[in-house]
Amino acid sequence: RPYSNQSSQFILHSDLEDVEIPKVSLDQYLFEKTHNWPQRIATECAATGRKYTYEEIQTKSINLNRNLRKKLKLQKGDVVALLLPNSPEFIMATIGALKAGLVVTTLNPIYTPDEIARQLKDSSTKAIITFVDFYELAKASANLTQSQINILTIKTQQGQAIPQGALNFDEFTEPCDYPDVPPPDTNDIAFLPYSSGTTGLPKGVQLSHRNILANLCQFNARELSVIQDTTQEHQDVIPAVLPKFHIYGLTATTLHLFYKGCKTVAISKFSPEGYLQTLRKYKPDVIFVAPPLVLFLASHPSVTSNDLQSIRSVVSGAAPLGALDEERFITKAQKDINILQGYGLTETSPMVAMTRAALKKLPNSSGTIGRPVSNTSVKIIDPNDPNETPLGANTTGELVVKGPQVMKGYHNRPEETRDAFTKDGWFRTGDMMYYDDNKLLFVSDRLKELIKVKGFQVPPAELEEIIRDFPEVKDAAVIGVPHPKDGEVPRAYIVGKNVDVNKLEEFVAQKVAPYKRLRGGIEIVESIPKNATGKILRRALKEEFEKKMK
Ligand code: 4UV
Repeated sequence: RPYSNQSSQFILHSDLEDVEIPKVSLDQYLFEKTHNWPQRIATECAATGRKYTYEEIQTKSINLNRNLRKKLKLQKGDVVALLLPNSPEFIMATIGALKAGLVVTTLNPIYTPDEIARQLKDSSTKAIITFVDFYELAKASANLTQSQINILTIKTQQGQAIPQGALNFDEFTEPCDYPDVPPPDTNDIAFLPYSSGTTGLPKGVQLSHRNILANLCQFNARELSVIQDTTQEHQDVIPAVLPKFHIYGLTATTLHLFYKGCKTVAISKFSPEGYLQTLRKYKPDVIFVAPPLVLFLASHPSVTSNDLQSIRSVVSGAAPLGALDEERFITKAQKDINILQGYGLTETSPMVAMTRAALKKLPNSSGTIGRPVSNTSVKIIDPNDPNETPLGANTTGELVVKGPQVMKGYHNRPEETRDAFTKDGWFRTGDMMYYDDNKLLFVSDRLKELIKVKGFQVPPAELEEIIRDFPEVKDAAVIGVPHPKDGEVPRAYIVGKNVDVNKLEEFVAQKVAPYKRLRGGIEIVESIPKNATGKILRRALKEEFEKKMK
């Protein structure tokens, strides 16, 4: 549908030059430059010191690709699940699977067997790659799916035995005589991370090789690039604390930093002291964080200005970064550090918009997520306007996106895929935003039901489904309420006079990862507010909660 002149002027196109997206597969692209630094360490484990050079990653991933196809008979399009804490083997497993034409789905290793099994089943996973330490979890989860899933295990300590029934990952990275397959097509699916999108349960997000490659190229634009080129003399060192199973840690740290030739130090489990020790030992050049980590660095008494001296740039994303936290961080560092805020979603590989130093100099820019990245256009629409007419400056509405990083769709869910796009093909983010007179974007609110705890997705529908299974519960609704450290936490409203609230809390805790627990409380109510079609009016519950808190 053609735009009228009046409305097309309200489309925000990127103000950065377009970037060219090479027509190769992601695994080919990642090795485009690495021959320049084969002996440099690509990745190292902060806790155990396990490490691999760029050349080792290349050789072992080629071997893994052959072994996976030869020994497990995996074929193009089959799904491999990574159930891995941040670790140096993550990138090897990813590239090996991609080279074999497989699709990688990523799981949070603190998920419960129920949560893991749901994703394994939905994605029809054929093999899991995990740590020896997580074999029992992987097996229990695989058993719940009642299908045959091979489990490859990685040794994380010397002398560790491979559990009975598990396969030895090390053997899969040994040389293997087996014919190679042609590289994947750039439009083939590379990753299948899970996201609840605007509503409902987690869905597999189909990200093609090209989607991810586009985002890597967009991040490499001169104005946004935070990494110094790797040379004979220099290599940036970056701690990888953001989970690699989440799209932010996957694209922005794991893949981006591998392409750039950095040394990434994998932190498998965050602890304040451990993270601080890593900063002190490795003296990072850049850090990638979510807002709670900025808060930690700015306010924890053990962190000193000295600990932050090596840092040139900070990239923050996944949840709103408070202007005050940013200021506190700079005050603590006693140094002018370049802080960039990125905005994006799993469905957009993830980056849509980003700030940069020049934009932060504009008046009233505090808290902005910047402007669209290269090759990307956005507009703000009234979510209730059937014509989806773009709105002008300083008017809040839903942000919709067009660009090469936008997903193909949700796995096996044509209806939800259709709903995720406007009639003329723009991706609906479910985020309420506006842009100001300088064309800077600001996030105002979330239209979608998603809750974000420390930047992690918590889909209310998932918790509601579990709560409704509890004795005496007649109906339930879950919303996110503000939390000083973690952004938001889930709070439940239930109908059912005789419900034992403590037992319900315990029941939920057993079924979900710790960050999804009902830490915002449980309230018994007469009824759940719903509209005529039965949709829960979460906004009404939120407003009521805010009123009470005042
Ligand atoms: O699907 P997801 O879990 O994806 C993400 C992606 C995060 C990032 C981080 C750094 C980047 O440079 C980047 O491009 C992407 O978290 O959750 C998507 C939702 O998270 C909220 C928003 O509601 C999205 O729809 N969100 C993500 N980034 C921001 C944010 C932000 N900077 N400010 C406010 N909300």
